[in-house]
Amino acid sequence: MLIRIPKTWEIPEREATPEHVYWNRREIVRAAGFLGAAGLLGAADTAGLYPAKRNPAFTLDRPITEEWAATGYNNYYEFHPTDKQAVKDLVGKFVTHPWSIEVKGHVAKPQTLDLDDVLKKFPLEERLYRFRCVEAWSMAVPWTGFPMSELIKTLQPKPEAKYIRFVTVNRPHQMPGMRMGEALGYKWPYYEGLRMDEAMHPLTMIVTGLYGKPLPKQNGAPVRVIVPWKYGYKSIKSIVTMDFVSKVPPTFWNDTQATEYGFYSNVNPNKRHPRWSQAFEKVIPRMEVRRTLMYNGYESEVARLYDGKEF
Ligand SMILES: Nc1nc2c(c(=O)[nH]1)N[C@H]1C(S)=C(S)[C@@H](COP(=O)(O)O)O[C@H]1N2
Ligand SMILES: [Mo]
Repeated sequence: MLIRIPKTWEIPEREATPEHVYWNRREIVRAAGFLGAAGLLGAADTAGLYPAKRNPAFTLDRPITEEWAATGYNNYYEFHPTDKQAVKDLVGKFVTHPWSIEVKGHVAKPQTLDLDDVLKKFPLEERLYRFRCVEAWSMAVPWTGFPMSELIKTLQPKPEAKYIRFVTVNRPHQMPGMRMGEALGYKWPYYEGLRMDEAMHPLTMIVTGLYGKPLPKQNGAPVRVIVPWKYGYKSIKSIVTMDFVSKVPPTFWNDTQATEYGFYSNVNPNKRHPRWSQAFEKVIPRMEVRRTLMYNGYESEVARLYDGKEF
């Protein structure tokens, strides 16, 4: 850090209170109106959903990362843009139920999906995936969710839909890193995108759980994307928008630093980041060094999507 930035999450009460009261009241009114007891308490009714059955087709070449490590070392810049170990302690005010996803753009029926309904409709499964951050740390974890393709099929994209643009929820008063992020030049809310064939690929998941439980807030509760052959920043957290678009959508890291972060961002050990090698990775929490695999080890499944130039 070059400059000392005040702890902007410690905003004065007089500034914070009205918005907090507003949020709480709104969530409670919504919950009381449309949901049962679980909604009123702000908790999703996830009875029977977790743990989901593990899909044995997805095996690993390395041990599963300890839960405390994967849930205690996070990139979620809206909560803290610099300290990965602080994120888990800053998520307390984040309200993740009820939750809806707006589906818009080139689809047969633009609509607002309620996550509880989505969870009733698509059977959940657990998969072990490698996960590789562009900053050269990695982990291997059991995600719970379902293939994104299953959801997309029910939304009936039109032929003009060539990409999907995803957006994270925008709640500065529940996400105490957003103000510091703004000072660092970040343009919230976080946004990402996939080409339609990438979104439809059987490895691409809508994820709502981790380690056999609902997704912790620091890992992107209540619903995130997981694309295991791409650098971690493509796996956008806490999504509220799926926009079916015809042109390649702008993405948060590409807009922030285009010389370092492209649209495709496929894991490639042979292509250096301008500031470091991508040939190796450090596995959390002990940071043992491993060789990074082409497409993060998913080459035989995904190489066919590309002509070798998209990284
Ligand atoms: N909304 C949002 N999504 C995000 C990020 C973020 O800061 N905000 N960080 C990304 C990055 S850089 C990584 S490596 C992964 C980290 O996921 P994890 O904390 O579950 O390991 O989330 C990705 N999704
Ligand atoms: Mo990352």
